Amino acid sequence: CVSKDTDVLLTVAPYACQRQTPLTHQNSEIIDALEKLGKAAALRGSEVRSLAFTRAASVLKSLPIRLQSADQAKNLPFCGGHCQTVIQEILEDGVCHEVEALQTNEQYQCMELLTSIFGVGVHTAERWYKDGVRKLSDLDDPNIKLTADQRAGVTHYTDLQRPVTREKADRVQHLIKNALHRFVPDLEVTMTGGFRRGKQQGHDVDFLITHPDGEALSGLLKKAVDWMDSQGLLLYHHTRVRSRVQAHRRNVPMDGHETCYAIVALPNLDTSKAGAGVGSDVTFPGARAWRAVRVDLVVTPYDEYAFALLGWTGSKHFERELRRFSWHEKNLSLNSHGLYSTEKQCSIPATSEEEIFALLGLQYVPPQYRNA
Ligand code: 8DG
Ligand code: MN
Ligand code: MN
Repeated sequence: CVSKDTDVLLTVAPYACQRQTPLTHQNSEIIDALEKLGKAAALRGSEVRSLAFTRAASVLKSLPIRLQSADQAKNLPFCGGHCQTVIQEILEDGVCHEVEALQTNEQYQCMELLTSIFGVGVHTAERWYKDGVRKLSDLDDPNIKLTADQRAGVTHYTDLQRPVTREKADRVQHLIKNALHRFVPDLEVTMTGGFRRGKQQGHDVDFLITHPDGEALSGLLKKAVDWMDSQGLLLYHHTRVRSRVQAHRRNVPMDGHETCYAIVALPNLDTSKAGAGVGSDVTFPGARAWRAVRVDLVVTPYDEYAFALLGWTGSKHFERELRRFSWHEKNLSLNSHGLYSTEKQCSIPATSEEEIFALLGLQYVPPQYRNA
């Protein structure tokens, strides 16, 4: 029997940007199942179904209590219908049959493998699957054309699959700052993405780069990347130049910031011998002195910095919800460049994340509560 008190607790605001979503939560088994089903739907090309599962999972992430029954969740946003069956099965049997079935679904397993390669999206994976690709070594077939991103993704697959720890992210930060500060000593470099939200590990390390003087930013990324390359610190890089996009068209998740998608060779700390320091090349034969780590570097003009910081801190679902809220509830278009009023046809400036939340009429959500 559910007490009235519990009923009161179980209200969750409909948009993820209206609520606090911590890193750890109370209903992990259910959330994992919903997220797997969401991923499976996305891999089948059903974006709408995928989003429905993602939204339900996200709602449960901000729930402060452990669910006792599916019924308890039925009035929560996005938690009715199909989601009820998933919750009920997990609570009663400990497993969800639909999720179990994915384990033996060849197409799902293969699509998951292929899309986990850097540079490979659902469409490419689907095409390869239709062409008979089932495992990584099948990509050695000369008839299959890989982009430079994908080639690097396959080459460094094993390293890139291993989570990047906080400690490694800090060392990557040191390396990146060292390269950038050679050219502009007072450059502002901020770690964004999952690590800014308090995650202890991630699939890459994201950085945002800015300076009040726009001239200081001009040509900087290329210089720093070339220098790192000359030092043997880069295994791969692909720089997208800044484009003045129609930044305020709706439903355009990509922005036009100058961005470098890189794979860094992070030197190993030699722990095999007591006393051996960084850079010691006394290692046993065959051992590699580095590990591949994916890094995103984004350069933003100073007046867009707050928007870029908000946009690159994530989570992806939190960002999607912020944009949906802005558009549907405030008639404003938000992206990583700015906030735009289509009605008044003007940009609304802001110099901090707090200010952007305030402009949207939202309570400020600190990064560690944006894990939607
Ligand atoms: P992880 O790496 O720890 O696994 O998670 P994450 O840090 O949250 O994910 P991410 O894939 O590195 O993305 C970080 C944020 O950056 C996320 O909110 C989405 C955002 N982002 C991209 N690509 C682009 C882009 O091209 N433009 C903009 N504005 N944002 C982007 O990943
Ligand atoms: Mn990241
Ligand atoms: Mn990233």
